[in-house]
Amino acid sequence: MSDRGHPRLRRRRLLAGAGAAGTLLLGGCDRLMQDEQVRNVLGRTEALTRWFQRLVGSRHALAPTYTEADLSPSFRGNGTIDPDDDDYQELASKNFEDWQLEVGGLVRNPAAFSLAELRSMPARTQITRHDCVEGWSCIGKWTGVPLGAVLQRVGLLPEARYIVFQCADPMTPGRPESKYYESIDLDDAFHQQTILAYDMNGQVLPVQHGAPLRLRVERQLGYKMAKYLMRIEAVDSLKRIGGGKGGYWEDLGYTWYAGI
Ligand SMILES: Nc1nc2c(c(=O)[nH]1)N[C@H]1C(S)=C(S)[C@@H](COP(=O)(O)O)O[C@H]1N2
Ligand SMILES: [Mo]
Repeated sequence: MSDRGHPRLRRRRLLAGAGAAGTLLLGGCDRLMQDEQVRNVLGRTEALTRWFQRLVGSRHALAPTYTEADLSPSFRGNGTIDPDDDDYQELASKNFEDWQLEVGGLVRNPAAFSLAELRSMPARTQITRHDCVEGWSCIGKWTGVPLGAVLQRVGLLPEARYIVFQCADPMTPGRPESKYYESIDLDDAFHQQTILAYDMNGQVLPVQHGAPLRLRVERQLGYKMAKYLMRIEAVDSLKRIGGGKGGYWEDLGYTWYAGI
């Protein structure tokens, strides 16, 4: 894309690379984030990236899309690949027939959507590249309902500023409070390519990749794309959720806005 060569974005990418290298050494990233100077630079650079994308209007620009011929022969599964949670396993054993996506928080009409309801809404399909902060990429085809359409159904209240995604998978076995979560702002929530995907490569989304429903937010890194969605919430601030930084990995030091 045209902003790939912009020096500020290049700088951000370098820093993102440094963060990724840190995570390869277990705990290295945590140690890096304890350094106040590093934290401040990352914070400022993140704000600059968002500001710059807004300025040139590229928050609405589309991520590159690909053709069927470009699909990765095998798409890697990463992070949780089978949630260690009894309720989830029960839902999975019945093909997610009893699963519902709760949508609440700062909305006019809180609601719960079954898979059948989500599948009956207008769908979008896109072939995109998934970039993980660990340094690998895969191209996949995703079909789902635009998040914006779901949010329009429940009606956001004017105070809503972020959308939070609550997932089924605990990141520490036996600790429900460690369940994965993520968040995005309203620009990304209403971006054309932001979808809640229930199909992958023309088949029902496999458990490994987040069944029955996972977020695709194509302008950001892989860790933003929450799998195993259970609940979506509109909020005015991220401070009171989880560790307060807007996501499981963000609470451990990753940047919240992971634009690519
Ligand atoms: N619920 C949940 N979502 C998640 C993760 C996870 O561990 N749990 N891992 C994230 C990371 S780091 C990546 S790269 C992608 C991996 O998606 P995939 O398994 O479809 O490749 O999911 C993201 N979403
Ligand atoms: Mo990732």
